[in-house]
Order: sequence, then C-alpha cells, then structure tokens
Amino acid sequence: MGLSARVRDEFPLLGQSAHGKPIVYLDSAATSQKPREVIDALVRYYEEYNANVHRGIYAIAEKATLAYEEARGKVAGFINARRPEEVVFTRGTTEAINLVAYAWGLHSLRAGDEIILTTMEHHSNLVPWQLIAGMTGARLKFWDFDGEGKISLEELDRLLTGRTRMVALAHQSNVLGTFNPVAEAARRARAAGALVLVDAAQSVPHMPVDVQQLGADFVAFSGHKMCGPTGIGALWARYEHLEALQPFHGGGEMIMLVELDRSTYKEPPWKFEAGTPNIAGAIVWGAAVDYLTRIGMEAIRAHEQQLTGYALVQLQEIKGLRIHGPKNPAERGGAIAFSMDGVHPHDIAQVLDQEGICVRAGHHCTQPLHRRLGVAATVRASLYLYNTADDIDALVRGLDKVLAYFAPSRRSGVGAEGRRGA
Ligand code: C6P
Repeated sequence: MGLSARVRDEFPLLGQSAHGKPIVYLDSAATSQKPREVIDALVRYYEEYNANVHRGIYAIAEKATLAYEEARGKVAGFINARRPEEVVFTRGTTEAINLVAYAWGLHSLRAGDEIILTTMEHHSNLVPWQLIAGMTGARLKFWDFDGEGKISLEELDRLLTGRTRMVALAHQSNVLGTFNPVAEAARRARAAGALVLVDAAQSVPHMPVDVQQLGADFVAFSGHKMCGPTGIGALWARYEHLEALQPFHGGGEMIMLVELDRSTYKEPPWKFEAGTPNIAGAIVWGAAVDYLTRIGMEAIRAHEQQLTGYALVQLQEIKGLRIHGPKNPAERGGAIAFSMDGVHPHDIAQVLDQEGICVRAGHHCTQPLHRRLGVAATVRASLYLYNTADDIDALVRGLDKVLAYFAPSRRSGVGAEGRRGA
C-alpha cells in the first residue's frame, strides 16, 4: 500500500493530534483533508491576486478571472467534459442538484410525471425532488436495494414508464459504499425518454469518472471531498440542456441586458452563476484537481480498493459487528458503515474519539436508507488516498476498547494487542 505512505506527509492535518493521540482520520466521505500545495494556493490567491472576476479591467482582476476560468477547465478535464462551459460552479453537490430540480423540474414537470430515485439517496438527492414534486404534482417512485445494498437494472426496467421524466441516483452510496450501475441505468432511462442525474459526490473524488462514458444528462459533485475547499462544487450538464434551462438564481453577472421589467441572460455556464462566485474556492479546487491528477485516479482507486478489502476482513472478525453494503471490495468504495450489537453508534464514535480516531456516527443524511436497514444510526469509517493499513489497525484496536466498555464478553483479545502487531 505504497501510495498513502508517499502522500500522507503532504497533509499537514494528518500530523496533528487529538486527546493526546495522533489523529487517525477516517471521515473523508464527510470531507477530505487538504494537501499543503492546495492550502498554499489559497494563501497565494489572497496574498497576490484577490479581486472580483469578470468585472475589473486591472491586472490582478484579469489574473483572478483567468485563474477562475482555468479552474473550470481543470474540473472539466478531470471528468472528461466535452468543453469547460459544460461545468457550472455551485456551492457543492447539494446546490447542483437543487439547480436541476428548480431550473429544469419546476418548469418542465407536470402533474402525474414520474421521478425515480433509489432508496439509498443522500437527502441532497431526495429532498429537492420532494419539494419539486410538491410544487408540480409529479410523483416520486423508489428503486429499492437488496440485502447486500445493491440495486438491480431489472427493477429499473419495471419502474420506468412513459411518464418517467427523471432518474436520479448516487454513483457511490455514502453509507453502503455500493457502486451503482449508473452508465447502464442512464442508457435504459434515456432510451425510455427520461433524463438522468448522477450524484457523484462520492465517486468523482475516488475513481476515474468520465462523464461522456457515463452517458447521463447531469452530474453533481463537490470540491471539498476531493482535497479542495468547502463551498465549491459543480454541476456538469450536456451543453444543450444548459442552453435550454431557465436560470436558477438571478442577480449580477448572469445577465446580458437588464430592463426594469425584464432581462436577457448570458450564455451558459455564466447564466447560472449569479453574484460574486466563490472565486478562491474555484481556483483552489483547480489546485486540488492538479494534485489528484498528478497522483492519478486509477492509482487512488486501486489503493482504496486494496485498503477497503483489508478493512472489511479485519472488521468482520469483530464479534457482533455487522457491515452494511457489499462485501466485495471490487463492487464498492471505501465508505464503510457498520453496526455493533448492543452498542449505540454515538458511544462507539465517542470511545474512538478518545483514541484520536475520527469516524462519523449518525444517519449520514440518509434517514430513509437507515430506516430501510432497520437501524436509526450507524458508524461510518471512510477512506481516502492518505489512509494506511495502520489506520485500519488503529480502528480495530479502538473497537476492541469499545467492546471492553460495552460488551466485554465478546472481546477476542486480538484487537487489544493489534492484529498486525502495531
Ligand atoms: N455527504 C457525508 O458525510 P455537499 O454537502 O453538498 O458537499 O454534498 C452532499 C452529498 C450529496 N450526495 C452524497 C452521496 C453525499 O455523500 C453528500 C455529502 C457527506 O456523507 C456530508 S452529509
């Protein structure tokens, strides 16, 4: 697992400690850590060329505008978009999905039209559609997953009808880790006359994603989960859709001509970027894209797959621990949610915190998914390029401490000493 040893030192936060213990960061599905060069890019922007974009005609304003548009090009290249103008900067995945729900759904959906969503969606890809369905009379239909956390294309075929207008689904579940068959789903849904939105918040950071190969209509993702800053993300869309859509937000910079009672708008993507955008965020996200590109997304995926396999084996040895989602690391990413019989997820997270281990406990913004699993909450450990087998070993030792507190009879003793002799 050479990749993480190489990159780990580049992340200043990973050298910090909490409660007197070195930090073991296992919450990258919530947000990733940032390498030094990305942090430096932020400081450089504010120290050297902080100015508003698309407005000033002085040197630093032109430099900022150029860097902002270059960042769009970098993000577009990262996902193999046909052109930079297919990338709209947003605050993140959530805003990107809301953009589609409002700019497309509100204007296009009619009573009785159908929107298909999976039951594993993050609230970001559920609540906007509930809102739009409420306003338009469209109907939500749900594509359920099986006991292993997988969805079947046959079920999609069963759900698709002549009234289906949108199929919106996650590429990778942020809880089950499942990779959904989005390319084939997009092919079938589009053949049935529906549009397809892919929530790629958990896939673009972790594996090569080529929007042309995916074949969807819209793809949403966030900068902060891929070594970039918070408050920036993107909606990728086929350009013809962006041309056809109404603006989402109105305000400065998205207009061509404003009369008192009407306006005309800029070309996409600028039509969707009203007001002063997150200039620093976009530019620094561009630096994160450079960083990930240099390491290579194939290498990152290979590393995470290997580490996920290791984690699944180690965790399954713990008595009374149940992993939710596929057990085959080839079918899933490194977001690993689990339950421990008789121990509350928040207690687990609290004990782990005392060991410097950062995991997330709760419903992870997927209440219906958890209801479907029959639990109110889970613990989730999630991996990224900088994690190592030592981090997994630390987690296993931490879980042994959890057993020592809450279920001493289930302790095997292995974790306390460390399986790999750590
Ligand atoms: N999931 C997690 O801990 P934003 O917050 O807009 O950057 O991303 C929202 C989002 C949408 N879809 C999926 C699949 C996601 O995982 C997330 C963010 C984080 O799981 C924070 S709730």
